[in-house]
Amino acid sequence: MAYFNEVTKVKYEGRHSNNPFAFKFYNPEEKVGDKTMEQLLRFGIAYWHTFTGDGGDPFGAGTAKRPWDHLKGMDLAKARVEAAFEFFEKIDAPFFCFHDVDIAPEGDTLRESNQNLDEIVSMIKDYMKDSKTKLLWNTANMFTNPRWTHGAGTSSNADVYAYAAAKIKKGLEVGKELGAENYVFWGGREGYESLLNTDMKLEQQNLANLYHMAIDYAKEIGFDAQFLIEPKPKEPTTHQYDFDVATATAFLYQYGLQDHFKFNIEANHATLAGHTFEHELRVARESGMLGSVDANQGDLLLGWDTDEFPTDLYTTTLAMYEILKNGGLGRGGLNFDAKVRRGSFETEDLFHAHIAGMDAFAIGLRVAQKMIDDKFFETIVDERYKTFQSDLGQKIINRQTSLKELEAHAIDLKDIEVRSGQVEKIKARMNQYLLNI
Ligand code: XLS
Ligand code: NI
Ligand code: NI
Repeated sequence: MAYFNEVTKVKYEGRHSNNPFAFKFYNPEEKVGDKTMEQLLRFGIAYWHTFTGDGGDPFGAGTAKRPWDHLKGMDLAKARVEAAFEFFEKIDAPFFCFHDVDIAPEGDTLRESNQNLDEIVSMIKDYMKDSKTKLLWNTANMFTNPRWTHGAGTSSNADVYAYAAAKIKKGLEVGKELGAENYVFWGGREGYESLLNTDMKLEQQNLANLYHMAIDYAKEIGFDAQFLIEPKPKEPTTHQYDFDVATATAFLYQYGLQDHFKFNIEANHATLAGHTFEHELRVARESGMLGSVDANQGDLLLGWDTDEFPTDLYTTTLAMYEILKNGGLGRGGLNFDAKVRRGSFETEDLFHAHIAGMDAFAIGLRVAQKMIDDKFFETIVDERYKTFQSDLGQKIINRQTSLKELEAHAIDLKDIEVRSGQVEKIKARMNQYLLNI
């Protein structure tokens, strides 16, 4: 059965195409630098938003009209797998991602949930044999069910902690079975609602111990995926321990986990933390921990994780700049952790949304590569810091000076030339780059 009859395969038709079901900028085979767009962008489809989500929000019921709406339980789960692989093929997706509960319904016990999961995983495995779409990452949902009210790996209840451990164990086995490139840890409930009843030290230690057990188990079963932490400052929890990249880096170092994890950076989580997306990417890149990306965008007029499809070209360009400077994303990718708006409830909107996001990142990639070829930012930065090329500057950089020596240099200085940062000129040039691709 076909679920998306209105669309045949989405192809690249170039920037002047008026076909809404064609890529205007994403041309998978086209080389940018020495790799193809497909190799550099590594797009992933988020199962939860595209096949499981119903368009509901905290104030209103679901609106999405889907061809599988009449089904329930395992029949629904199976229909979604069929629909997913049809969608992957039509949108030409190299990857997908899921949480355990997205693909199979939970039973009354974990044993039952795992049986459901096994059945769907083996169906997915069969579909993957005839599909080019691979698993970018999987994860365990440890935030929806009421048992996670006080956290999972940071729960105040040891039984809940054990349940979380068992879900991760199963997640690692599923990841291995399906050949996942990465495994993600996003701690939506790993934090606190109030400090008044919280043992923060114990919770963080327990979380670190859980991560250590996960590393050990992955090794034991020979699952060599890259482990990723996905920082988010809040929502649903008031304060989440993996607040942002800098905070999570300190946590990883404190508990000896730094060599085993990289980051999965989500644009909307960055803005919730009061950062730009490119800030989070830069911080991760500079510590060698940029692993993967949840590609979406927030609405700055709303204070929550709206998970919009990314269409802002400034942001996709600066993100691709960081990714290219990182030498690509390695085993990571650009996963569209994004959902169509509640008012975009037709199935065809799923295509429009992904096409918009894929084209926005393809534009960002082309522009960023051109700016790197021209050494655009590099020249600006070299020029701005050039006083550090002097003997004095080199001594400062190499820690070969002292306050006394610097005082001797500064004490009689009169005419220090402090130059303009010219940020408006830079933005105007960036606009030219964007319009000239
Ligand atoms: C929620 C998160 C979640 C993770 C995976 O805000 O982005 O979707 O990506 O658990
Ligand atoms: Ni995410
Ligand atoms: Ni999110």
